[in-house]
Amino acid sequence: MREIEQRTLSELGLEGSLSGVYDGQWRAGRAGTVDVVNPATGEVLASVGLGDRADYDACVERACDAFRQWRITPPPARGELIRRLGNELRKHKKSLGMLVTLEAGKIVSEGQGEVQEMIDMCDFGVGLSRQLYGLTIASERPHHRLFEQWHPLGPVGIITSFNFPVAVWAWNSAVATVCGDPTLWKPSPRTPLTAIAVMRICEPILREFELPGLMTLCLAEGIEPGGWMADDVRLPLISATGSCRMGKALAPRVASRLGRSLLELGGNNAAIVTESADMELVVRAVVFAAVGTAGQRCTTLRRLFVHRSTRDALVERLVHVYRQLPIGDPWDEKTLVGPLIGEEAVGAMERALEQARAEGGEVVCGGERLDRKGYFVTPAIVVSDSDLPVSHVETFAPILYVRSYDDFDEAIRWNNDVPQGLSSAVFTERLKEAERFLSPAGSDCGIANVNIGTSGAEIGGAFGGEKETGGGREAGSDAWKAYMRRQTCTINYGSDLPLAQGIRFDI
Ligand code: UN1
Repeated sequence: MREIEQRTLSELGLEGSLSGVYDGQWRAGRAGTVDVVNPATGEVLASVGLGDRADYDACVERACDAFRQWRITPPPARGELIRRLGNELRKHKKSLGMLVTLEAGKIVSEGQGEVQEMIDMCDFGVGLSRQLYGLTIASERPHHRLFEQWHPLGPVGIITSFNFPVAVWAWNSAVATVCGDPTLWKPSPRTPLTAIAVMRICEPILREFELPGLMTLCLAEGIEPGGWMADDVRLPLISATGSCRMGKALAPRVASRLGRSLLELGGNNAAIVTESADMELVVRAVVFAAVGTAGQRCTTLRRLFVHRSTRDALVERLVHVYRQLPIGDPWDEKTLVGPLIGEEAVGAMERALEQARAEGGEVVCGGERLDRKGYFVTPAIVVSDSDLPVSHVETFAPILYVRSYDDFDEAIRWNNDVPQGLSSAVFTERLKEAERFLSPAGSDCGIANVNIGTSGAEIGGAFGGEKETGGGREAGSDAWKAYMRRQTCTINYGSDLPLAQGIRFDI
């Protein structure tokens, strides 16, 4: 291991034997260990202890204990905890961001950006803690007040994925905490070190608030632990980020106990480039959205529909940029494309490109594996004149499928013609096209951008998508409502008992 990598681990206390289970105290983790691999070298960074069913139950129990106290803590006082967390994250931004680089292979700037996203979420949470407002509604009865209020829901199960190993936890936790809900985090087994580091940052704050079980962590491997959470009535809400396959397995189980799930699943995002688009801007936006995070964001741009008159020129420019992309060591400040997360991701990309060729697509650049340790590939562009079935499937790798269109409405139809519905974009200088894209007959996605790529959303908006993306909304706007229960209240301050709907029931 290089010195910088070693230092990153030791700055966050990640040396020696590590456990992925924290229920207020670090438990041994009794289900064996998982090796954490550096995707840039293939080297094992650490072995981390996994939780078994008893470890999991201990976490849930501690979370339930914490809930009894936390739900009656005034929301602004809850916000104070999140303010402290935000301050600590500011102090640890550099080292935690570097750990994201080490463990997830994100380039330095994106690793730092991910921690910034956590800090932004904390700021948002602090403000939210003085809001959480309900409505007062006009009552039809004299001397009555009708209003709604929002109460804490209970412990929330959070399942996160490797590609945003800490930000997505913060989307959920910063909001859940101010809403009065303890959290139980099941991180991806590929990125447990960042999760442990986050819990270490939280630990002294939780202790100070005398609520060690308010934020718990249970690292676990395989399908079953997700099932424990799905079936667990003690967790009224399961917020899960991951594949559509995972969501389809999880959601019916949560629903069968009438629990709530908040899903953020796959994306297969498209952008439409019209005749009038500003091509300088298009090139920059498309490259960031298609190759940023090595194509491993759920918001990654995967499909590009370009007006026939400009397609060849745009493809030529994109290929030119792609050929010069600095690919390699994510620690190098000049690198723009780091590694894929693992061997299977490289295999999946190779298979998708093979299928694209078989379906008549032309791979005009990229798709090669770099001859070095780690899981590096060159981002690929596939051009076709027809609809490639492979482009309807989300491959978590940097492949951009380009197709030309003649009619704008046809391009909107293609945008919507995939099972997923996360993010979308149009590049145009024409107001009418922009507005049509954003109209009810336009993009069917949860995110629709104009002259911006599909990725890189701010936390202030609600994040999520439709169809097989799962329908959940996380982070900003009123996403907090999913973490609370709504109570509708009516107060009679008169001496009569008038009934609604004019019903008479005189006794
Ligand atoms: C994800 O890939 O799961 O909008 C989340 C974005 C980021 C979040 C991506 N802020 O690209």
